[in-house]
Amino acid sequence: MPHSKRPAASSQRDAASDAAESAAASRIACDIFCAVIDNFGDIGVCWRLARQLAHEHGWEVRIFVDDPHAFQKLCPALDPGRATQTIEDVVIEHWHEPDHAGETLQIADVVIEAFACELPGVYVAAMAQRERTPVWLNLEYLSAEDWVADFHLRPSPHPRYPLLKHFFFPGLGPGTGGVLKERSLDEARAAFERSAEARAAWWQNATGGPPPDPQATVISLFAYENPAVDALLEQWCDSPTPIVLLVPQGRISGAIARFFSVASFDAHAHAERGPLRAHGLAFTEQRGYDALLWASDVNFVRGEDSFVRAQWAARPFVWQIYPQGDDAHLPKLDAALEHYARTLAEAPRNALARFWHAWNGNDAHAADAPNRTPGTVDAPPQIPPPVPDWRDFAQYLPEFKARSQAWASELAQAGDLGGNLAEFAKTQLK
Ligand code: TRH
Repeated sequence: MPHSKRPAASSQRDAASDAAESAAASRIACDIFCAVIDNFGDIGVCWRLARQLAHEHGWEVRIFVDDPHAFQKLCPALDPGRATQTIEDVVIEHWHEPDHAGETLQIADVVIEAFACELPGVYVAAMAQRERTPVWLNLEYLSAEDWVADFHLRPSPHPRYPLLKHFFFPGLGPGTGGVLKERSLDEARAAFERSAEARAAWWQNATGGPPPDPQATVISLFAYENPAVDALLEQWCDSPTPIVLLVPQGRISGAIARFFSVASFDAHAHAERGPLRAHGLAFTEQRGYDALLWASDVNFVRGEDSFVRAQWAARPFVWQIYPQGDDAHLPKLDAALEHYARTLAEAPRNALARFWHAWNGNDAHAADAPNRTPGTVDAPPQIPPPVPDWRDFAQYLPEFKARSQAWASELAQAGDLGGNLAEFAKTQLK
């Protein structure tokens, strides 16, 4: 049982149980602390990492999470009312108050504080007392910016205790911590793409109907509220070819409902206008989200974890970055574009940047859009939100598709974050 490391109860020991016990005793124990700021990305990343460390590296993993309700959305097996439970070999503790650190204080070999959340004071004090000092990592948010490689794995001594914390930075390039990627992911995607039955079953389950006509462009839309969505929906209604829109229920659902003049647009909703047919999808268990990306031709994603999954799906995607004050997110958006669009020719690269920026409410790249009427760029006193130009973007879908496939291979070279983290921790535990 994770974190117990108790001797076996039976007195009739055989070689196999001795071996199993010594393997269990040598397993690395890892605690991950996760404070949910909002939405699903914080716990989404922690849950994915926890399962990888448990299943791919054989670690004994425990997650402390302060918002079990957010967690339950992507892990329906979780009972939010329970203080402790084990799911998929990961122990999950409800971190019900900042100083709570489990019923009995057990300090792990590797301690991960996710996204600079503050560890319980008693836990940190006990870390300093531990015979073998734990490896302490602060898992940072993902950024594609260049400085990340310089700061990745930098140590920071604790001001009061003889403890060292290392900053672990995810990133899209060499020298960073990389991004999470399960060992089985490529094969799972290939199997879905190979199997007409698997795809038909997915469409039946998600939309209640068969896969759409191959002529249709299938678009998944996972997004925050976005003033640009109406203009985009209008453009899809004018599309010369069919558009199938798949909308997991969430923050954008209200806007879709208003557009189609219906009360709500949750799971099982359907609406049609001209060539646009939209389906509301249930928010699925986390693994199920990948299949939505694989079933689509273009994926609108947001935040951090879905942004990464869209890259592994190797299809064109549009990123709605998590907005920060003072537009601090815009350099991050550009840094991601620099990687993803690196080898595209100038025209598709510019169209991609225009579309991503417009979808993120930033007009800076829209001024050179081909269909822009001169004189409308600065229209005081009220500047309307920039309009993402679907036709301008969609004309390059074949180029974006080829680039997305190449980019997924390039990204894999930075290594899987789980594997990189496990390797680093092991070097520190020696
Ligand atoms: O939900 P997000 O916007 O999350 C975050 C948080 O806002 C966080 O505070 C912020 O710092 C971070 O973004 C950058 O987007 P994200 O990161 O894509 O997380 C969504 C998770 O939800 C992801 O793990 C995939 C999962 N998911 C499902 O499990 N089922 C679904 O049906 C869908 C649509 C998503």
